[in-house]
Amino acid sequence: MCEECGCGIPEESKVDASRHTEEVNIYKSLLSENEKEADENREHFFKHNVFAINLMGSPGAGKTALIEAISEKIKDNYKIAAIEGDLATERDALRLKKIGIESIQIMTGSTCHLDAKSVHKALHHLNLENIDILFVENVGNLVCPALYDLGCHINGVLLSVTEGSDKVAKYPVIFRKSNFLTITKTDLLPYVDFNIDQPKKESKLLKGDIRFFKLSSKNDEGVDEFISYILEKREEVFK
Ligand SMILES: Nc1nc2c(ncn2[C@@H]2O[C@H](COP(=O)(O)OP(=O)(O)OP(=O)(O)O)[C@@H](O)[C@H]2O)c(=O)[nH]1
Ligand SMILES: [Mg+2]
Ligand SMILES: [Zn+2]
Ligand SMILES: [Zn+2]
Repeated sequence: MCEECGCGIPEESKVDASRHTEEVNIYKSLLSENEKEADENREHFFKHNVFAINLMGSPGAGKTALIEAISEKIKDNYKIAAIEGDLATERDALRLKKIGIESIQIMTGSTCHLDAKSVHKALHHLNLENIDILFVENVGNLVCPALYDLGCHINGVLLSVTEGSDKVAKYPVIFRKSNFLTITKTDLLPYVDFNIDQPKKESKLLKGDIRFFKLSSKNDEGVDEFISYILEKREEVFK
């Protein structure tokens, strides 16, 4: 995992108080540097009327599949683009290009999250004038992406039914930072033990106003409702 985000602070420095303090200070200054870059991104989005959504969630939660499903439904009416974050490969960006969605891949190497600077760089490779809705698919991870503001208008987590219904209380930080929690792969509910009320209840306890959705990108259940939410939020921002 990365040292940048703090998850790499070695055990011995937690014992050596002075070294730990130094590492925490470096970490704090990285976050404040990130905040400045996030502001730059906000300016770009505002200037070009781009509505940006930060999609977070574990590897395989269904982030790219949901972008594909949404794009197929609304790409004739809205100009959609995506910034894709992964450690390696351009697979996700290629998946989206295949269905005609402008997309750019950020390969983070060994870093387990996107930060505002890498997103900013990617923004300069996109034709922002030609984008209504921008998906920023974060690196698959339920921990570190929560710590980095990317400047997006809304942030949300996808949690697939195969991951287990106990995850919200176990990984609270990311849910506290999110505007929405979307349960994915509901077509698989008959085959797994997943109590859908549990993440709903636990996420509301962490963040009273979090919006809760359930959907399947495979059989289309709930996708329209989620799209309506995105479009509503976009209207609120650019009214
Ligand atoms: N049954 C079912 N499978 C799904 C659904 N959504 C995604 N999948 C499958 O789950 C796997 C992972 O989906 P992705 O969309 O690649 O997941 P991701 O979150 O983008 O994964 P990373 O980019 O690696 O973090 C793929 O095999 C998808 O076909 C769904 O709604 N139902
Ligand atoms: Mg993906
Ligand atoms: Zn990390
Ligand atoms: Zn710029």
